Amino acid sequence: MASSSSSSSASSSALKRLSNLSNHLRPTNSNALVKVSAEVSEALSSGHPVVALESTIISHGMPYPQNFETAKEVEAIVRDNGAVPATIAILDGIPCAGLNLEQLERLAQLGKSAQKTARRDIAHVVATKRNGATTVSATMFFAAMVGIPVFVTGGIGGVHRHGEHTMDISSDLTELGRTPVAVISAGVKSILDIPRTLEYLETQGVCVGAYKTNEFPAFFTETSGCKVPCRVDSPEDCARLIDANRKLNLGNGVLIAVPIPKEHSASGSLIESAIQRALTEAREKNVTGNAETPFLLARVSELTGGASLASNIALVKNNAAVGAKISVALAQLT
Ligand code: PSU
Ligand code: MN
Repeated sequence: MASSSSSSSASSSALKRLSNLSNHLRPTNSNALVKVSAEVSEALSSGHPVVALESTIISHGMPYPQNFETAKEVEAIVRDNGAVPATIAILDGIPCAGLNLEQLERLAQLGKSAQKTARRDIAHVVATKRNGATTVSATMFFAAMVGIPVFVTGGIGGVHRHGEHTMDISSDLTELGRTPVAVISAGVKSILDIPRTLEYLETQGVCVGAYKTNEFPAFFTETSGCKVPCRVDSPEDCARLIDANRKLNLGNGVLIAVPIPKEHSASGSLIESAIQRALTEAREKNVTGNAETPFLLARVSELTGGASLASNIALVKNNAAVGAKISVALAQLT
């Protein structure tokens, strides 16, 4: 008896400790963690379509002032197509969903002095109250947290060339495997290893839909030579796919790959030779880790005399229109 009562009190204090621990582990109210703008918050609570946008593309993907102009234009395109834009970034340590013009410009001017923030960097940027520009992985994380199912960007990260040796595989791919947000992008740049990127997405269980094509696009160009099994031909097709993924509770993201419009696609050989040169320079200068993607993007832009930047801007705008239409179709389904 005595031993049973002492064991019961021991187990009750163990239970108490466990319950304290689980309270500690329980996620805090996401509204308290993310500052959602009034407009985005109203749209979300009334079921109005919202489109998330990332911020590394602003800070690290393009130079000022083209980055600010593009960010504003992309938001306007989302609105023109019936959805509310929610650019996501961390400002002074506070994750924000929905930036005003002043905040957008601040981020655009900060450029590379904002911290490029992937999932692994979020806690650090918040704890030290820094300014963080969110990559695809971190933007997906916050979009899911506040309940935005559709997210538009230019290109996602992937398996780097020689990634089988360096293990440099973007956390965008693992995030797509674990976070149920649909990412609308123009595929993957050929600075990366496209076939291995698709293999890795398959391993992660990510549904990849190619928009009005059977082939995965290569960002600057419409084709990559890699076929994908899922073809989607309209915003409604995409919405049904996203809805099925959500209803089945699969838990992973969906990648919708929208080819760059023909009239804006860059000459494949021009881009490819610039990429080869940029890759050689990156190796010579020992640029690795999260500095590699911004370095390659900037060098390819310089080496193509800005042609790649113009294509980049055009495809992001096209993705914004398609993504907004998908989010409208999705809102009508639910
Ligand atoms: N690809 C682009 N433009 C970009 C990026 C990738 O064409 O701006 C950015 C995105 O924010 C993406 C990130 O999530 O780079 C991937 O970086 P990394 O390769 O370090 O994972
Ligand atoms: Mn990397």
